[in-house]
Amino acid sequence: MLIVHAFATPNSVKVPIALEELGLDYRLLPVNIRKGEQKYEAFIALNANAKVPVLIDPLGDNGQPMVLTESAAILVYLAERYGRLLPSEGVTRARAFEQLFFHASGLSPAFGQSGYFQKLANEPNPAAIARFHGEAKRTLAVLDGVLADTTYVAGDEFSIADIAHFGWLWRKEFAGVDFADSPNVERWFNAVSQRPAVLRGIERTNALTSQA
Ligand SMILES: N[C@@H](CCC(=O)N[C@@H](CS)C(=O)NCC(=O)O)C(=O)O
Repeated sequence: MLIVHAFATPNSVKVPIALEELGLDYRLLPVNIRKGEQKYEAFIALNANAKVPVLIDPLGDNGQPMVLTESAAILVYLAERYGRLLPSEGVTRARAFEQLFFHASGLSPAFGQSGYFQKLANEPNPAAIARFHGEAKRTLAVLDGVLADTTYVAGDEFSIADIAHFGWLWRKEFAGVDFADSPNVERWFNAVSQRPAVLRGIERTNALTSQA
């Protein structure tokens, strides 16, 4: 059975949502990042970058265990291994990767740093807040422009690119942004939120806080 090391966080939730969408069985194991468990030696052995999520596919590497980090890489791996949630070729596949990379290099770090400097940093840093909160709002506006023309972020079909963006939009309050100026993102977010697999993935992810 697939194993996921995770916590109730925006990058973690993407993996259970994808696994639920794919209808797969998996064990979800808590790594309490509030207590610093991501820095434990046993966890660093799985992910030298000391961050959740981590996926273990017991037979993934030619019948041997495979350990995979980085939420976007995990989403691509799962989509390709199980043949769903990612168009197999052409323009629609390129659009899904375009959004996945925009998420991983743009929206996700902007949201993460915006939240960190506003909510977690030990001392105030107005320049960092201005920069990253500004980037969080700007990337959200870019996504709103994309969704003005499409049902899902990469076109007509729900894909791993939607799951990636959804993870951080699910925690938009942490980043200090809202949907007031993003009606298209709001419409998309509300639709994705109601998918049964998404609800199950969120429920299992939230339950990690009580298990840790
Ligand atoms: N690029 C990584 C980012 C992972 C990440 O930042 N995870 C956060 C939780 S959402 C974490 O583990 N934070 C703990 C820390 O930074 O010490 C991914 O997408 O998987």
